[in-house]
Amino acid sequence: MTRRLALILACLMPASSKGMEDPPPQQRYATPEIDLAGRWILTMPSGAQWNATFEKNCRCNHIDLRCGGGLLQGEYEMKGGWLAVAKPTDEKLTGLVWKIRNRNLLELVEHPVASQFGSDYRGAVLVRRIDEDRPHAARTPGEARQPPGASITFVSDSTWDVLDASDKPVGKAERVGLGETTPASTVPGTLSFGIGGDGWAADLSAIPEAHWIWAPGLTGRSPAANLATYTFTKRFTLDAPPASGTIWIAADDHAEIFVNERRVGEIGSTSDGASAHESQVRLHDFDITRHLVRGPNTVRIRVQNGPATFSGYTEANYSQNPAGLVIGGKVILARD
Ligand SMILES: [Ca+2]
Repeated sequence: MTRRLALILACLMPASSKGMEDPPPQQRYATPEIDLAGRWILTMPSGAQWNATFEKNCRCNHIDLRCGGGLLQGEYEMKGGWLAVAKPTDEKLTGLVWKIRNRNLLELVEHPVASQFGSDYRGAVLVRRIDEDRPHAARTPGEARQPPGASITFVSDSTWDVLDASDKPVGKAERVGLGETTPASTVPGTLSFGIGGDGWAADLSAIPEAHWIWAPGLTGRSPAANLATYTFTKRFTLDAPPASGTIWIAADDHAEIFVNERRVGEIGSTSDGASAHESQVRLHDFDITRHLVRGPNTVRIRVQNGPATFSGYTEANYSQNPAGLVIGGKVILARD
C-alpha cells in the first residue's frame, strides 16, 4: 500500500466498519463488484505468507475470508471497490478494510488501533492463486507454462499502463528520447522531446531491450513538465515460486518502486539536483525476490519529474525539462 493512499484513506474513512455505510467519496477508485471466491495467497507486511480462501456467503454482497493462522479472517461486505469486515472472527478485528485494486489483488488499508491489536498489518496483500483447476486464470490464451528454473524478463516499453497523478488511466506508455538518436538506446519511431544532449546516460546493457518511456500524448512542447507525476505498471504471471528477482531502473528525476504493493525502494529526488542527476546516469538495482509470488504479480513505478529549479525555467515544457523512466526485471523460477 502506498503511504499516499493510506493518508487519503485515513482522512476520508472512519476506522470502524460502521463508517462504510456510506460509499467512499473518492469514486475514482471505485471498482465494479466482482467475484472474489477462490483460493488466494495472503502476504503479511513481515513477508510471511498464508493460504487464504474467499467463500461465498448467503448474504448479498457478503463473502467469508478464511486464512492461515486465523489472522484477518471473518465475514466481509463488499461495497464498490472496498471490502469491510462485517463479522470478524475476533472482535478486536473490527475496522478492517481492504481496497480491491483489481480482481486479483487486494490491499489492507484500514486496521484496528495497533495498541488494541498488538500489531499493525496495514500493507498486507491478498493475491489470487493460479490453481491447477484454473490453470489459465491470469494467462494469455495459448501461452506456454513456464518450466522450473525458467528465466522471465520484462522491460519498459509501450505495453506498460500509465496512470496520472490522480490515478486515472491515461493509456499505454510512450517511448521517448531526448533527441531523435539520444540517448543511445533510442530506436526509430521514438518520440523526441527535441532537447538532444548527452543526458539519460545510464548503460542499459543489463536490460538491452528496455526503452525510456513516459506518459502518452505529450511532446517537447507540452506544458506543465515541472513536477509532473505518472505511475507506470506492468503485470506478469509466475507459474512457480521465484528463486530470485531483480529490477534495474533509472529515472528523470525521482521514482518509487513497488512490487505487489510492497515498497521496494526509491531513486533520485525532486529536491536534490545531484541525486536527481545520479538517478539517470546509471542503472540502480533492487532485489525483489521476497516481494514476488507464484501467480499474478504487479510492478508499479511512481515517477515525478524535477521542479523548475532543476530546469532553470519557471513554466517548463518537456523540451526544457524532460522526464522519463527506464526499467527492466529478471525473475528466475525455483526448480522444485
Ligand atoms: Ca527532468
